[in-house]
Amino acid sequence: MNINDKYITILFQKNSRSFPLDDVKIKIKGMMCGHCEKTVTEALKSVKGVTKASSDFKNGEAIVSFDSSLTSLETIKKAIKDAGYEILDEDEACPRTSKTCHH
Ligand SMILES: [Cu+2]
Repeated sequence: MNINDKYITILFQKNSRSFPLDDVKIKIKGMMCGHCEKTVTEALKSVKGVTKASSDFKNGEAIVSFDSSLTSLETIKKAIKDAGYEILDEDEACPRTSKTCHH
């Protein structure tokens, strides 16, 4: 599944109100390699209520599906921070030089 397929899924789910899952794309600062991707993905999947999570260090973002009755975007963002990464606000540019890589 490529990234465009995921966006189509997100749009579909956003439009179907009866669907309990929420999908978000989160900009993350500090992911430098595949190991970082795995760390972030595992951190996201460990959050109760998260049903699907993937991250992409090249784009500096994670895509998360979650049940909004079980968890919240704030909890998900906290899990990313606890894993050692920072959340970028929507209007912040993705940094190309990061010093937060863990190895
Ligand atoms: Cu890394």
